[in-house]
Amino acid sequence: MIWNQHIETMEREEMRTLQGERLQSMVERIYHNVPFYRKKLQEQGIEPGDITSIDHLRHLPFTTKQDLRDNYPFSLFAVPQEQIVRLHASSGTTGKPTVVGYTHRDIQTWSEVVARSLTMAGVTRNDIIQVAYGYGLFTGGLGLHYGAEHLGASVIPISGGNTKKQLQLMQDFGSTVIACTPSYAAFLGEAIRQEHIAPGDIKLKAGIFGAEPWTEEMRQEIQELLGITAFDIYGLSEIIGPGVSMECSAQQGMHIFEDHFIPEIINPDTGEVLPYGELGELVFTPVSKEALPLLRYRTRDLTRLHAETCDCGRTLVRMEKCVGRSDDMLIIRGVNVFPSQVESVLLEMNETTPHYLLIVNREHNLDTLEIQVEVQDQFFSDEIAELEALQKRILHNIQSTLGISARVKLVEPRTIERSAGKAQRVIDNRNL
Ligand code: DLL
Repeated sequence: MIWNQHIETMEREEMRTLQGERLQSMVERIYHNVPFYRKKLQEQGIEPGDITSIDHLRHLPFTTKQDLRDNYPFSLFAVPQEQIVRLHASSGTTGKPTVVGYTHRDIQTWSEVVARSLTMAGVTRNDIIQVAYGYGLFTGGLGLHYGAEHLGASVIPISGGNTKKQLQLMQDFGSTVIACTPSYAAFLGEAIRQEHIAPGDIKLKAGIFGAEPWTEEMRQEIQELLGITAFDIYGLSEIIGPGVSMECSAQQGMHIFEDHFIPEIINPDTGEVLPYGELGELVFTPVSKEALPLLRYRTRDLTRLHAETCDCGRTLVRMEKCVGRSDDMLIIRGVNVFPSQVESVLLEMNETTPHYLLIVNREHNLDTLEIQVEVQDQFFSDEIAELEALQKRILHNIQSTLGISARVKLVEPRTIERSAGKAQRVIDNRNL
């Protein structure tokens, strides 16, 4: 099933024409309504009339998270406040939150892309969807909520946390779809086992997981734990929230809804646009957003784009699972390490749980990495020798994959803190 056949299977040339028209109208709007952009465009000698095709996109200036901070809270909005019907915000690690606004039409666009996303995962109006993303300033809960209602599914707006209640309603209401972060999904799966709930009492068939990076190995783990098909959904508040892109049943990357969000991959150091297939920083231009249209927003997420038609029949460009964010990348003794690489190594071994923590320190001017990971119940024995052997195997695999040594600390099941939202995987004590 395809929610919007016309858009999702559109020929490339027709899509490019549509994107060009929308870009042109967007530049016109921001030039006249957002002083920040008028100034930026004027500095580069660009007039709205100069933009006549999508090929001109690469000549336009970038927007960064810092620009949003500098214009806190509303100065990048392109419409008067009376047209804003919703505000969301994401809290950064430092300073003020990033604030985003929506007009009535923006909410409709958002509902449309989330309905397309859910349809990709096989969700229909006959499904009961348990939305366990946080409701509130975070875009996950309300984003999935409106999209699922637009689709016509029955929504359980339970929000994140309160695991006992999640399991109770899941059984009593017969939820067929769960939407939450992959780390919380792993936790729910674990809780189902612990409570000895019979598989027949759970009707789940699909999971809509995103908001944080997760690996193929994590997908296998969650699918087994919950007995479902796990789908990846991507998005960020600045562009709209969840529903910027979504995986279909072919599970070969996430289709970007590029009639609304035009993607580019750039070299993060030079800003140069890279061809399809190359790894770089993902950049989006949300061309149809009314309240907060951003020019070439730098996401910091690292991935690749592919333009071939998918087995599902959709022509929309696909992005690979994110490797991570450039600001999540750890540089340990000069070696680049992404938490997702550690996750792959650990889960491939099948002896640990999907709960781990990376702790980075600097001792005598030397970086150290400690990997804390929970051992599965059945492997956790008091036999020191066995645990030591497991520790050695993990260390060996980490060394051969990442090229650096680490301290591996095996911890008891259920001792690493669980999160109902985005998991905190790294503690970097180096104050770099
Ligand atoms: O996390 C929106 C969202 C909610 C997406 C629910 C999916 C599901 P922010 O809080 O603004 O918005 O965080 C955006 O999260 O730049 C990525 O680094 C990361 N992220 C989001 N989805 C994925 C994903 C929401 N599927 C930031 N895989 C983004 C990897 C993801 N990273």
